[in-house]
Amino acid sequence: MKRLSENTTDLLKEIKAEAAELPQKKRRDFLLNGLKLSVGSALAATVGTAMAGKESLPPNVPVWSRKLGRGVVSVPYGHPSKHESDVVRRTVDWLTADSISSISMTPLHEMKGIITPSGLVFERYHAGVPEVNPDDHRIIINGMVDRPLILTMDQLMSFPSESVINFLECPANGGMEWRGTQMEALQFTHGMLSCCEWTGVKLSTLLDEVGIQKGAKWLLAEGADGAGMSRSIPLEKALDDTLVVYAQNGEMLRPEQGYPVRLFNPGWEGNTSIKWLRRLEIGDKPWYQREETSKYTDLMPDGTARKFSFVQETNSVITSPCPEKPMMHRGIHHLEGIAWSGRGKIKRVDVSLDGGVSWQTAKLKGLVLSKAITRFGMEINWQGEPLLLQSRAIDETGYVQPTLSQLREARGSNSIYHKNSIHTWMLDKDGTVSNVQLG
Ligand SMILES: Nc1nc2c(c(=O)[nH]1)N[C@H]1C(S)=C(S)[C@@H](COP(=O)(O)O)O[C@H]1N2
Ligand SMILES: [Mo]
Repeated sequence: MKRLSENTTDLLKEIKAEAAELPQKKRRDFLLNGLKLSVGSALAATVGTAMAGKESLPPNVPVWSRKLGRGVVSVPYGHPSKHESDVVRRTVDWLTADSISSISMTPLHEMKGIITPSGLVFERYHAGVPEVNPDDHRIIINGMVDRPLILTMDQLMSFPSESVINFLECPANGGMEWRGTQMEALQFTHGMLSCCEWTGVKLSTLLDEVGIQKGAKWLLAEGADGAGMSRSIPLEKALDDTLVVYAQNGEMLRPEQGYPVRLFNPGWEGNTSIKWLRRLEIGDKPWYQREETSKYTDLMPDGTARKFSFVQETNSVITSPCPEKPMMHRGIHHLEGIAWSGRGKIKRVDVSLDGGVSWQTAKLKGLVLSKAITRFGMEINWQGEPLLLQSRAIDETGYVQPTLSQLREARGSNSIYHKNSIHTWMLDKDGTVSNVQLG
C-alpha cells in the first residue's frame, strides 16, 4: 500500500512539472490523460510482477513504443505474456503420494469472466495422462443393445455436434476443509473447479444408433488410461444431457482433459466425466466399481454410506478479496465472486460482511447459464475495519447454499466429498485475508 502511494505521488509530481510547460488547453488534456494513466501504471507496477523501468512511464514514450515488435508466427501457437507466469495450476505437496495419481488446482483468483482457459483447467488423474493416438482409438458400445458398435474418432465426429458451457468440479473440492485442514489460498479451497465450452455428440444420439434393449437402466463408462477408471451412470442422465466430448474451448481436448474423447455429465461430480473414453456398456444395474464404493461415497454419522451422490450442489465463493488478493486500499472496492449449481441456473447471490448476521443481494454479472460458473459483484466501502466475508448462492430450484453447521448436521464430519457450505474469509485491518471456519 505504501509503495503504491509513493509511486503515485512521484508520478503526479512529474506529470504536473511537465504540464506546467504546456499551453493551457493542451495542459488540461495532458493532465487528465496523464492522471488516468499514472494511476493505472502505478497499480500495475505495484500489484503486477515486475516494475517497468521509469523510462517507460509517463510522460516518456515507453521503450516498447520506440521499436518494432516481433512478427507473425514467431510463436505459431500463442501463449500468455511472460508477465503472467504466476498464473498457473498448483498442487498441494502432501495431498497425494505421487504426481501420477494426483490433482492440480485452477488459480480461481486470477480468472476473469466465466471461461477457464484450457491450460489452467484443474487436472485429476488416477494413472497419469495416457498418450492416446486418435487413429488407433475406438469407442465400443456393448451390453443390452440391439446393434453393438465400434466407432472411430472420424465416425464419432461425423454425428451432429452440440456445444455447451458448463462447469466441471471434482466432488473432493473443499474436502480438506471438511476434515479441518484450512488452506490459506482460494486456489486450494475451491480450485478443483473449471468452466469451459465443451463440444461433442449427445450420448442419446449414439444410444439411438445402437438401440437400447428393454429393461436397460444403467450405463458403464470406462476410460482407456492405466486406471481403467469406470463409473455407472443412470440411463436417465445419459439420455438427458450427457455428451461424448472431443473439444474444449474451440479446439480438440487437451491430453490432460481426456484427448481425444471423454464423457461429460453437466452438473455432476467430475469423477463421472470419464476421460480417454473407450467403452460404454448398457446394463440393468450399477457395476459398483471402486470409484463408486470405496471412493466417492460419503460416510454418514450413522455409519452407512451415501452412494451415487451425483449432483454438485449449489456453491459459491468470494474471489476478490481472498488470501491471494488482499485489499490494497481503503474506500470503494469491487468485491467479486463466483457461484455455480449442478441443478441449473444461479438465481441470486447474497453477500455478508459480518459473518452471516446481515445479508445484501449482489449483482449477477455477464452470462448466467445453467450449470455454469456465474460471476457476481458488489461495491463495498471499506474503511479498514475487520470483516467476515461470506457469499450464499441460491439456484433456480430454490436450493439455498447451507451454512457449515447445517452441512455438518446433515452429513457429520467423516465426509471428504460434496462440501458446498458457505465459505468465510476474514479481512483484517491491514487488508490481509485469511480462511476461517464459521458455523
Ligand atoms: N479415465 C479417467 N477419467 C477420469 C479420471 C481419471 O483418473 N481417469 N479422473 C476423474 C476425476 S476424479 C475428475 S474430478 C475429473 C477431472 O477432470 P479434469 O482433469 O479434466 O479436470 O475427471 C474424471 N475422469
Ligand atoms: Mo475427482
